[in-house]
Amino acid sequence: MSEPAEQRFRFVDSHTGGEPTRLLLDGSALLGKGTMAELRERMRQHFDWLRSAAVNEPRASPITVGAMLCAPVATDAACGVIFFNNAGYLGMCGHGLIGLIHSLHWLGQLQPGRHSVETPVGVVEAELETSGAVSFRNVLARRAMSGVALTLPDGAVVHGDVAWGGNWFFLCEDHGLPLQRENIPALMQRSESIRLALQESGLRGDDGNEIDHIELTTGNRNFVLCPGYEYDRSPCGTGTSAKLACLAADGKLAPGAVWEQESIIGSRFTAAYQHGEGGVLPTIRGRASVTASGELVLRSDDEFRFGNV
Ligand code: PYC
Repeated sequence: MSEPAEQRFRFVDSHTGGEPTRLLLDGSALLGKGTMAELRERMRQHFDWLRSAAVNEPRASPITVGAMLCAPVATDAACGVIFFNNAGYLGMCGHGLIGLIHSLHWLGQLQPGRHSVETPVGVVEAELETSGAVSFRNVLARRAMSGVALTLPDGAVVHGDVAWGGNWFFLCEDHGLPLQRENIPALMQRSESIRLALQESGLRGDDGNEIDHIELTTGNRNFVLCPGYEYDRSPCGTGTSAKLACLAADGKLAPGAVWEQESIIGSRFTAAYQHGEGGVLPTIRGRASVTASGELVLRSDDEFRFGNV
């Protein structure tokens, strides 16, 4: 089929703790029907241009996380969603989930209360409070490996845990850098060298997938490097879930106790967990704000309509 001269896709932009989410209201019709895992695969194989167009330059900043709004499979679910970024597709995205619920409320499509959201990695139960805050009970989070030693390209050795929180994380405490904003360039480099060392070692999550998020931690503060070499401005909902799984496995946080997670720019989520089958069920709470809404316009005579990548 030939490309139309112009295509338009409505969107709502928000940020959660400083991390942007671009919610695409149109586009899922291209994907047809199916589970979110099936639709994500269809998007990856046949419509990856829309991912790139939505979150890359010149239309967006590559730190943007995209969220494709989809029809759910279950009739009692509020919606389905596929999260993606400048490099590819995510399993779940905590800041993005908070942005999604907030944006749907802003559009008048969701009212305060509980709402089930289908994602490629499972159903997430969100709650929109009358205060505007959003909490969600994430998919099961679990620690798969602990105390893994990694030799970095410069010869330094670091240790960390491998945990699932909706994406795979390597959580490292002995990274050797103060988690301060002015250190972001060094934190990016250290995290990237950990990611490369993980690749080199062949270590993967226990489902065979790449450990593609690196979480450097000190106490309640974190720095998270996402695939695509961009760092999370928010405290990272899936990273916080992975952290809770590790704290629970080490007996350092009791079920129901509140954990406050702070990002590298000082934004905060509160979190707690309950025990689940083989892991923990994290609940994460935060706030989002709408920043823009409009239409993406893709014109066939624009050589960079699919992103400058
Ligand atoms: O909040 O889970 C999250 C997230 C993942 C990547 C960026 N943010």
